[in-house]
Amino acid sequence: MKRTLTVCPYCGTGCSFYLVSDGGRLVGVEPSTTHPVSRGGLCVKGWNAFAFVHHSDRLTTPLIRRNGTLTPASWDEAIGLVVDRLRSIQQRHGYDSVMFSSSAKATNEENYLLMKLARAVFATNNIDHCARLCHSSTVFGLAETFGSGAMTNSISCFDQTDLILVIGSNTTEQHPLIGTRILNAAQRGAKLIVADNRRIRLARHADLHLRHKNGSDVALINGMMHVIITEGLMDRLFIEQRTENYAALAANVADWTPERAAALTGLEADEIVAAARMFAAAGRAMIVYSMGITQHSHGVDNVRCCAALSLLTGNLGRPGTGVNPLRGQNNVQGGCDMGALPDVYSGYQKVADPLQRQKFARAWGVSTLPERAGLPLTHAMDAAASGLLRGMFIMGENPLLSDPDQAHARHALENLELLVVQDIFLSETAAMADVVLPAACYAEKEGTFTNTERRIQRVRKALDPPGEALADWEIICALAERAGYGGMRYSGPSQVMDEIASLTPIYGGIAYDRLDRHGLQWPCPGKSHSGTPILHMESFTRGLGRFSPASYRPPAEAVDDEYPFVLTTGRTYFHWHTGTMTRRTHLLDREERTAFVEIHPDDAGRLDVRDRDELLVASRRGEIRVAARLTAMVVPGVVFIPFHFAEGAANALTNNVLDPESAIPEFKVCAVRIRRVV
Ligand SMILES: Nc1nc2c(c(=O)[nH]1)N[C@H]1C(S)=C(S)[C@@H](COP(=O)(O)OP(=O)(O)OC[C@H]3O[C@@H](n4cnc5c(=O)[nH]c(N)nc54)[C@H](O)[C@@H]3O)O[C@H]1N2
Ligand SMILES: Nc1nc2c(c(=O)[nH]1)N[C@H]1C(S)=C(S)[C@@H](COP(=O)(O)OP(=O)(O)OC[C@H]3O[C@@H](n4cnc5c(=O)[nH]c(N)nc54)[C@H](O)[C@@H]3O)O[C@H]1N2
Ligand code: SF4
Ligand SMILES: [Mo]
Repeated sequence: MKRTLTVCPYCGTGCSFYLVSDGGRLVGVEPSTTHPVSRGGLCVKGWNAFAFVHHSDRLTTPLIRRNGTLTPASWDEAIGLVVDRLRSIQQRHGYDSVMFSSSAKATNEENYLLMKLARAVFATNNIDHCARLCHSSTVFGLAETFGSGAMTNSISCFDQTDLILVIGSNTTEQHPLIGTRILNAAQRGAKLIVADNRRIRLARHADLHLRHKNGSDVALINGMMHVIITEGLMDRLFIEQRTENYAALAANVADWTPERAAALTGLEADEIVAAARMFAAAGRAMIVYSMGITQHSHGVDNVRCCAALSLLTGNLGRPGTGVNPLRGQNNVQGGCDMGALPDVYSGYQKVADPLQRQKFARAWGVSTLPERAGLPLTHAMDAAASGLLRGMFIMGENPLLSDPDQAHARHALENLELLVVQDIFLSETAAMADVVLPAACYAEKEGTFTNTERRIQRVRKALDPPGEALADWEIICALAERAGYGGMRYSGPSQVMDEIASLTPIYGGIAYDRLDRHGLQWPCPGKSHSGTPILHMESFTRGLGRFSPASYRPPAEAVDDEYPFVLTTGRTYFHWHTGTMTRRTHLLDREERTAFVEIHPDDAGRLDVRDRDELLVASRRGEIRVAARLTAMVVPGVVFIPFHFAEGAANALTNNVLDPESAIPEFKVCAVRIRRVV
């Protein structure tokens, strides 16, 4: 038996375990008992993270569509075809007619290389990844207020805090090992406020559960800040010494009385007052948020409000405090850090800055780099639908199921002249592709992932990939070579990290031999720097913390007589996104077999619906059939559907309206009607 220490490929918590293998086959996992995050624990997905690796559906050879059918091909032919056709599209339609979609499931090194390929070899800034659908509003909002768009504190801070406000995060299901920390904190006496209208598990342990309307968080937090200011509960010294623009914030919330906030949120004024007082009274308070905050057409405003509440009460730069967006995918933090974004290189260094362009051009050995910011993923789908974008290279994403408004996404992908998908399975998107490239999975390659608390950790190879599959980084380097670019010859991922470190100040001190224990948290600017568990201790990354006032805007689509229910979408404990891995894991799949809709028993009664009845759920964009799940988890008038299931795809219904600043879609609110299928 061989034991290989690695990092969980599912969520951004970044738990660590040993892959146990026997004669080239994985037989199980064994948690790392010394790991600072997982401390010997794992959730059910982590325990089963070896199971999909040997599934017979793994892609083992490149595929090229011939006469309408995907047929096996050699690497040489597939790589040649991809490069020739991307080049040909660019010759006819310009450099920006192709788009690269990177992957938060892939390593830092792979994300860095794909962005280098897009920029240095294909001369376009059209590169983005699923962070667009996830925390793009965080990256924008926290960069504006603090200067850095990442979780400010560390997971260990939950052990030191006096109060946790969990707003729009189903932590025990979606970041289970962080959820456990929160439950432990509550048990030892820390106060817990949950602001989420679903009765999530944390809500049962909360001192206060606020079941406000979906999309009303700006009203809620503005109301809380109004109470804090009028009652004089703010941290005056902190505001004076560490912040700017306080007067504008105070003016903005002056008329946000609890009564006004109550009217818009559907809460009692007393609940808002109680939440405000409790939050302000805590010596150390943490805000934890996730998709309930970010995935709105006003996602950035939600983030501004969270940041302002923490600034107002002086809850930044100390242990047990902070604004803590929980990053979703195992390496979505890293995907952003590596510059798989349309406007920045690695380390958030701006493409618009001529000095940065010069620095990267020199290091990469090219004369110029494209200047104009690229397309965000969500705009790229619109551009594909309208014919402006002609070619798309997708590494490790499944937009046919994960993008909003499936009919729109399908049309966009069909409209492309060239679709290339590099995946470990033939996902729904890969099945539409012209070329499919088989990738090695996390267990079959070396690299690093960066977790939600900015911890860069090593992923290690436990076995060889199946068939002819290659690691993503090897495929990217082969594409670069074929395109005639000589600047991507590496002995391995460790050498790629050395290049990243040399160009990226926040990763400046990162090298594989320094990550052996349990990684390092960025910023880590030098080889003798021991990493940064807490950001903004002495000053903010941007100097002073900036209050950014936000005014309330309702969700884009309101309920009416025709579409009387609010649909909110999200996840379950057992499944991962589009299900490519978890639906191929027996122990997970048997727990949650197919699509369902959570509906309140009162609503069900009115519609004459019983548990497990088949329902037709329709929005202005599409309809699906799913099983009814009667539960008081949801409030009357709101239904919840997870987006894991192709046969009842939540995204057939969702609204492709975007936040104007971050281009994140409004996955969390749209209007639907429901009837029983007879
Ligand atoms: N098991 C599992 N774990 C996962 C994932 C998975 O697919 N499966 N995905 C990972 C990824 S990429 C991500 S981004 C995270 C997401 O993690 P979460 O954000 O925790 O998960 P969601 O289910 O999308 O939504 C969380 C909560 O937001 C609430 N909500 C909806 N609308 C609103 C609103 O307007 N205001 C407020 N305050 N709350 C609202 C919902 O009721 C829901 O309970 O999970 C990660 N972890
Ligand atoms: N309705 C609704 N839609 C949503 C959301 C929501 O809350 N509601 N949430 C959004 C959010 S937050 C996110 S993050 C997105 C996620 O959207 P996606 O990223 O599109 O979803 P995944 O299923 O995680 O897709 C990852 C793909 O990578 C493949 N893969 C795994 N490992 C590797 C590897 O090592 N290499 C390669 N090349 N491929 C690999 C998997 O097989 C899979 O096909 O969904 C978004 N969509
Ligand atoms: S909490 Fe997240 S990282 Fe930890 S085992 Fe579960 S899925 Fe993996
Ligand atoms: Mo996400």
